Amino acid sequence: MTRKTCILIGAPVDSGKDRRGCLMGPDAYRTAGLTEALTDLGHRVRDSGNLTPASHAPDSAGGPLFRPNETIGWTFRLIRAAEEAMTQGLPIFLGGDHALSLGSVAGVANHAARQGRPQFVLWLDAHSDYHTPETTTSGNLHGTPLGYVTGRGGFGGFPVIANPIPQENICILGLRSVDAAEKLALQATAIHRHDMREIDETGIARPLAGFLDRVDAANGMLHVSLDVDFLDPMIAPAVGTTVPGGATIREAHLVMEMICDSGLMTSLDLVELNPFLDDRGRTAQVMVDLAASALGRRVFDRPTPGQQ
Ligand code: HAR
Ligand code: MN
Ligand code: MN
Ligand code: MN
Repeated sequence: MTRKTCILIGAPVDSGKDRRGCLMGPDAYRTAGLTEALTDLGHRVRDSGNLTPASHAPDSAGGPLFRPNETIGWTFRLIRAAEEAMTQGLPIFLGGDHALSLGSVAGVANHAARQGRPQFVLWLDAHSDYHTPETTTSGNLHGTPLGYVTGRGGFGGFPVIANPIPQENICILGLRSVDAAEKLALQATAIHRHDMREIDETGIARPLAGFLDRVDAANGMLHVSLDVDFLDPMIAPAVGTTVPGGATIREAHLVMEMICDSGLMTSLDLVELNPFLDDRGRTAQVMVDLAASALGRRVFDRPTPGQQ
């Protein structure tokens, strides 16, 4: 593939849910060799270090939402970071929990609008993350980014969404845990949704190929948001919200290889990794390997272990 400038943006967001640990994600990706993997593929890599949230009001305990103000601070910061990075290369947001996508997706959409191009989003996740602060029953804002970026109401205090992502420009793959309120709301949308039952029956390539064709036909920009829990917990245990029955290692790599072949990806999130829950770094390593597949590593190029 063509040589890219990959901009690593550490986003140690840990405010999107109660369970701590995602703040260690960016350094786990670095430790697992993300820069080296991308450099080996011929890309330029610029690691811009870790961000901190914009200044925000203190959060108090006991409200219906978990740390909303800190998440608002992160969202302001990440929108700016995404807009800036899009002018310089291909940003890779190193999470951090999925609340970081409130900012990363909103920011890349602003950039696409300036370019006069439509923004598309591929959401690889067991969950649909389509809540609003008013519909969530858990109070965890990592369950809300697709609600936010599509312009749903109820996000008072958050930056106003300047360029909502059209519903039909979103494709979710890997679904197997959707709350009742989300299910109802999603049924009224044009968001493309492909659950694990469908993937079992038709394979993962078919719905993905259809989506990539639409991105290509529209000359769209493509943001890919990879949640660790898209993967089966047997291969990716380091996430607080494991759901059995997820994507296999080959299904996940095939998705990344097809994304690479399409040449369409313009930004990437790696989210929800909780290194505190990992098993000798193997989940971090799988996520790095998947990023490498999305950026040109071929399955037959992988070194034999122990013979590098
Ligand atoms: N739907 C549930 C909630 O809102 C679970 C959300 C879990 N989200 C993630 N990211 N782990 O997909 O609380
Ligand atoms: Mn998610
Ligand atoms: Mn998830
Ligand atoms: Mn579809």
